[in-house]
Amino acid sequence: TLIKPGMRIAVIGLGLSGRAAVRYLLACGAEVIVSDNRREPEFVAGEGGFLRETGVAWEAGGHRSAFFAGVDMVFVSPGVPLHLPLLQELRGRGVAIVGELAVAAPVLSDPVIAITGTNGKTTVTTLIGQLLQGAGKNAFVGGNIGTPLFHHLLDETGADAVVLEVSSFQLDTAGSFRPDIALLLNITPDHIDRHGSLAGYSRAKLKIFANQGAADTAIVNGDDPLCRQALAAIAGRVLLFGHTADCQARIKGDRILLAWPEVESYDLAGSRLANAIGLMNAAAAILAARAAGCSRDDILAGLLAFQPLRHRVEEVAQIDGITYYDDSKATNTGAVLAALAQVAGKVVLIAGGRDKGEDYALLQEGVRNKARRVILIGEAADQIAAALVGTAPLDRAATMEEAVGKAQAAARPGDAVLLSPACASFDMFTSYAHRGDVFAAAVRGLKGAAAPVG
Ligand code: UMA
Repeated sequence: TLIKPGMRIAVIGLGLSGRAAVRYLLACGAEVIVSDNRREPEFVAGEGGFLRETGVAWEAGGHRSAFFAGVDMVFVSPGVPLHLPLLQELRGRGVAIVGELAVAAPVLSDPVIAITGTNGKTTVTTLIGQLLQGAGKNAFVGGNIGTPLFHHLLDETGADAVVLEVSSFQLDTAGSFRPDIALLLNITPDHIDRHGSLAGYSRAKLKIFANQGAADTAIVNGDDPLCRQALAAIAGRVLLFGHTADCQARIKGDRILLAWPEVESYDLAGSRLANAIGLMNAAAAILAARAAGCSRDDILAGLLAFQPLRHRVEEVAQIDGITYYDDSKATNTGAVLAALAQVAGKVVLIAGGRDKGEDYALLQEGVRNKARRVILIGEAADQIAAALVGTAPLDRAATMEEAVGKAQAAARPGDAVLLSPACASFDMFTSYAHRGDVFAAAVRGLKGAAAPVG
């Protein structure tokens, strides 16, 4: 194990990951200190309150070099940028900088399925978890999806298999993390503000395969050229999903044809996965569940029962022949393009929010082909407008309610109104979920509301 009793370890960031790290590191006998750049009353009055009982020393409102004197190791939360001058200084002093996956790697004894990619991670993670559970396995489902892996290490779940959504941030500090089954769903630009470039982001994603050996399995999107570039560097068995002839899970209409480990067919017609994105997600999940030893019948039953997750092209209402979709989870251009391709009819698109370094020009073709109008909100509105000039009529709104009202006025029967922002939510909302809820409430408040769904 990386963590030895008596080690002095600084935890940076006291969010979900940091709080779980403090508990785990204390349980390992480490001496823990905590540093968070939030103002003190915010983090120690609320969720950080347990620090008072643990006797853990902490600093708030920034990360000061002196506070880190004598530390043997630094645990960084995923949201902490690794290029902070403090971290560079500590690295220079030989202090190890680790994240959750690096700490967990040496002590993870249960089989691990790890899922990364720009979009679809949470859906595929949930889906694989359900398939394993449906096949009678006791799977811990966590990671970037919301429950830190430390909860499993603290043995709070009793699970004997681990299904983990892993983000590029987590992979950047993953140490010797080696999943038995690793999935790479797709790579399109995201988090460029943090990784510097698409190449840097792509490098982080590929770390999911870095420590795999010949006995491990890599499940990769065969349709995605950037994912295919990774294949040469993969040491384990490679299984592809997609539409090309060399895919072990190949999509044909609403069916998925499996060529490994046996020849099998999964007919998903009529299920909630019978759409362009759903079938790709299902194909990836079938390979993972099959590699983990689930039977075809259990897998098919699980796929047919699957219900889509909230805020992912989620149908909110149909009003006067117009369908309203909440795709608030779409915080990058790739997700927006996927949503545009998925919904039927012309689209009035509501987009914008806090910029993460996206190249909005990537939306041009999708918007030109599908959008009747684009209504822009939030801080990035000007930047997106500049990138979309000449593709579709552009409009602005100051609030979500105003955006929804303008969208209704612009849409015609048979159209879709789609909230799919391509941006983070934090300029106007507390989270993407909050943004989606405000959108749905505004839709339900529209005059003429005839047949709300759900
Ligand atoms: N903080 C600092 N210094 C910094 C930056 C942040 O002290 O320089 C502090 C903040 O004040 C705050 C804490 O760190 O108190 C927040 O830490 P965090 O941003 O790492 O967030 P956590 O609450 O630990 O949640 C993280 C993931 N967040 C991020 O990666 C940004 C969650 O993914 C994940 O569910 C959780 O760990 C459990 O594993 C969220 C996410 O947005 C959903 N992920 C990104 C995505 O999906 O695109 C990667």
